[in-house]
Amino acid sequence: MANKLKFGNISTEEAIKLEDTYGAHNYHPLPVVLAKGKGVKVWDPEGNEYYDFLSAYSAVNQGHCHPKIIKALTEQANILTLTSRAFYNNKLGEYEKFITEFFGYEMVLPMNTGAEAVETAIKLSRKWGYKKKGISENEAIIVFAKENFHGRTITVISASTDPDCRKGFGPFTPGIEKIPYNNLEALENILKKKGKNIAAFIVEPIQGEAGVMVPDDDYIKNAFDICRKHNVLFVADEVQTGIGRTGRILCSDYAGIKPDIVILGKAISGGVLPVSAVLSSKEIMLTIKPGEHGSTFGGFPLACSVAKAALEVIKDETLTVKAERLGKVFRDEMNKIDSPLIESVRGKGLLNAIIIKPKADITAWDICVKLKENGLLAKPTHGDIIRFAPPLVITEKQLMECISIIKTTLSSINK
Ligand code: IF1
Repeated sequence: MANKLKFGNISTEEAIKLEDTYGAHNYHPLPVVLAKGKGVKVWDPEGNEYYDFLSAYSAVNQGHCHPKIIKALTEQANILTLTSRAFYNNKLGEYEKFITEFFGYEMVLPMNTGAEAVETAIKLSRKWGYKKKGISENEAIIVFAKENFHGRTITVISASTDPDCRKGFGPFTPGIEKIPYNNLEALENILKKKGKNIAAFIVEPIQGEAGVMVPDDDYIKNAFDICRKHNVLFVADEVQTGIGRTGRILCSDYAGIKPDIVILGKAISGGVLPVSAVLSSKEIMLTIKPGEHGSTFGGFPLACSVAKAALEVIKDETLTVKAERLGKVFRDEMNKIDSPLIESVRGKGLLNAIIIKPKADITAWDICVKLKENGLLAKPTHGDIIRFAPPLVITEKQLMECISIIKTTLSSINK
């Protein structure tokens, strides 16, 4: 007998069948269907409860359906949602002032998805390269770190070194160079060799998709200094590491630097709407003139209201400090687990991962399926790594409960 439905009118089985029949197969989701979310918890249609340890890849830092953000959404939705930038509106300027002061930058260019913001940063860097650095037209180069993840558009995957992201999608955008991550010599060498034509170095302060690769403590600071020396823009992709996730409002803050350009997305809206942003100085931002870049929904009134509320939540609830403190608790507890399955634990704040020891019959996927059965949702990345990134609103009590779920699951698998 099919289980009784508690949320919505589509069962787990029906939902999976519908997605499989009518939806592109561009994902391989864990076998769980979500029908409701509140704070750190999500429920399937039958009412089974789970802790969300992915937070939609760090888009739901503020917790699912945060009341303040939902209130901003519903109020603005009844007043004015979209105007396009053909006209001014009464929300955009107020939001632009708020977000530039929030992060300490002079100007912002509002977009929608993270990939669009990365594309915007690429265009902005090239424009600056031609108009301010004096690079010859169409000769600009952008340097990226290998093993990066910056999104799925053609230019962004042109910078990728992941065959799954690239295969079958060529030809690729020219003017892109790739160097090893966390390698200052490689950066110095390419800037010495081609610096004249290099407009920017775009890098994640921690490589999320690559498996929460935390670089050496001095990498970001020294990379910033090397870029300065060669008059190359240092661009931080903080789409996943930003907005309090790593225990600072921006992960770049640990390096004590202010990137020339910061790319934000995901948790800017608390996972309520696609909102992204590019922050920079007037000198760089004003190289783009009216009509040279934009998007229908970029900076729309509904997004401005939602994003302002979502960022206020980060500050009002001191979620950044919490992420740093609870992240340390999490890693300490993970390191205490005596399991032959765990090779290592790494992360910063509440962006963490465990690396699973290769074992014939156990994969990170198998462990995530078992975790789901025990009430915790996490997703493997690159085969043997499990990323753990709960909403930053998690309490210490809830975190300890989740740690015990992870411990129990690992020991039950290893029997
Ligand atoms: C998917 C990964 C994470 C990002 C960074 C830009 C973007 C992302 C550092 C683009 C997006 C998302 C994309 C989503 C899954 C998720 C992801 F597994 F794909 F790599 F988080 F690690 N910069 N990451 O992490 O932002 O256009 O998606 O809004 O594509 O499967 P977006």
